[in-house]
Amino acid sequence: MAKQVIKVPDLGGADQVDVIEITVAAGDTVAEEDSLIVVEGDKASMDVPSPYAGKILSISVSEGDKVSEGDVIGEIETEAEGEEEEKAEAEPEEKTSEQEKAEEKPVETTGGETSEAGEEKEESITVPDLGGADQVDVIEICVKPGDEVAEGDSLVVLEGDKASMDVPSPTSGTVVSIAVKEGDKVSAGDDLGVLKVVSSGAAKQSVEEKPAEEKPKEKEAPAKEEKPAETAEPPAAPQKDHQVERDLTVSAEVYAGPAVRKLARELGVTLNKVKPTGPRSRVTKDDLHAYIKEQVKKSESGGALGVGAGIGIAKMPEVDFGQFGPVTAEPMSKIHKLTAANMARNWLNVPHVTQFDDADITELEEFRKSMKAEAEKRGVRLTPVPFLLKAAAAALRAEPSFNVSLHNDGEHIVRKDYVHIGMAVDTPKGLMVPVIRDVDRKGLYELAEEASEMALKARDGKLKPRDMQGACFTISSLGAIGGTGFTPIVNAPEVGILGVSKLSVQPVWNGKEFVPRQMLPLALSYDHRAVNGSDAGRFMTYLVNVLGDVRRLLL
Ligand code: CAO
Repeated sequence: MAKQVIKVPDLGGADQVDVIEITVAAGDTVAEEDSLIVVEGDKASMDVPSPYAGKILSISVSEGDKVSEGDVIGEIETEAEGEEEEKAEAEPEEKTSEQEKAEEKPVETTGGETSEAGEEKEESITVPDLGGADQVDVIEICVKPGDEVAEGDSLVVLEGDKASMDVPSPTSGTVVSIAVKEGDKVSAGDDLGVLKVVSSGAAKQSVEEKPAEEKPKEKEAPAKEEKPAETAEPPAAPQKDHQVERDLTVSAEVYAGPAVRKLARELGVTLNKVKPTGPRSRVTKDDLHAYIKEQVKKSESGGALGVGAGIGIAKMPEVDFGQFGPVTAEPMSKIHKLTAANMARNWLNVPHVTQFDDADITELEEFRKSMKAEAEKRGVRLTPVPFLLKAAAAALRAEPSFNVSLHNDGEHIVRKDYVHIGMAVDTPKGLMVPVIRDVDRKGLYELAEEASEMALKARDGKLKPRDMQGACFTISSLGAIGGTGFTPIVNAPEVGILGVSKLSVQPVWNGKEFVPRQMLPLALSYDHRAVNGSDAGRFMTYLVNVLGDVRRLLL
């Protein structure tokens, strides 16, 4: 047993690369070459394989860290007694200036006519050393003839069995031609195209100094044990073998080039959700853009009913109802579609709480019935609705926490100094909610008259858009229809809605005996982002008290 320190290997000159994935944890048993972490530089992502088989003792980097060659990744307990220590601890070999130059420029340029500083010349670009990999796919062409490129800009993306790598431009210049196309297979030394560069003395030297023997040649990646700790002889090829090999061993279930992966991360897209259309099911930038477009479209339309918009709710499955029996499909009315979209939006966006209580409206009903004849003489029907409107208006004044809207900026609450109340009306075309303005300033007859008028207009389809705007609160009364209770959906941006069900006579204990009382079931739904439970409790209690004794409305 021996404890070994694992360090970041040669990154081919790259420095401060991002740790994008930790693939093992302390306690894991790994085989030699198993991936430990994945790092990503500007041009490629790569696995860092374990140099030993053994048990991971610790991992000292985290996702998001930046690491360079020689940085400690962690510790591993190996079977062998220190025999491999050397390879882990070996100082990175000193690089000759040749090597450094070669590493800085992974793409070889050849055949360029040397010329004096400032002169234009054309240089061939060839596929760099691929660390022994052969016949890799050209999966993306990043430039076209005429494009200006800077040194390091991606020219093409290649992909081997397990990873992809960008081929960066060795120098700045203008692309004259590209000799490959997507889907081609290339090997080290193959022609990639021609670049027109403005030569300088330095550039000339750099090209000239690269002897022909240094051209990438196929060679087996040396086994780690064979890697000399120091070497006086510059290796035949830039010490890219390991780096490129590792580039080509990125463990990724989804095939995508580093540029695509980077873009996906920037956009917050999980790559395996994107439908790949590239060769070998590779995700391309176009696929990513198509995916984003589709998501934006979905979230903007949310489908006909606005369901699932942007919150990851799976779409309802399509069902062929005809297979179960005869059916007909009829178009939804405009109002129905609008209501459906609004209901779904409000249901999904507003955290609802519904509070229940029963108001004892025995006295109110006695009073209402006693006033019915007089009301009829005035041409109005005095139903419980005007009383509910008046009581809700008083409650909104008494508990102004309900007379608010949440500002879209998420930073403000809008407090309203007016009391307009919406009244849900059931019409043949669907649900409509006309708004009665300044309810707190109107008398019961006036409210009764206006409520009837609005309900009539709604049923006749004569409401104007303004008649349905500006409510602070809504009352939805199903009292004439039935039911003992329901939970209404808040009509945002309002923050509260009162659902009224059918009154019924109930035995109520008065301290001495049970007495029959006319009890009105109330359900108050509210937006819990704007209203606290205690505010809702006070609002409901106020409402119940006022409906229990309408004389309170005079106070
Ligand atoms: N309990 C018992 N009876 C009630 C009652 C209640 N809570 N509320 C009303 N009634 C009675 C009325 O008193 C009236 O009887 P009388 O003529 O004997 O007094 C009768 O029911 C019919 O009332 P109405 O429906 O004509 O008038 P209204 O003022 O009660 O309601 C309106 C008006 C527009 C609210 C109602 O017609 C309506 O459309 N309600 C449906 C609202 C709706 O669809 N809500 C659901 C929205 S979410 O899907």
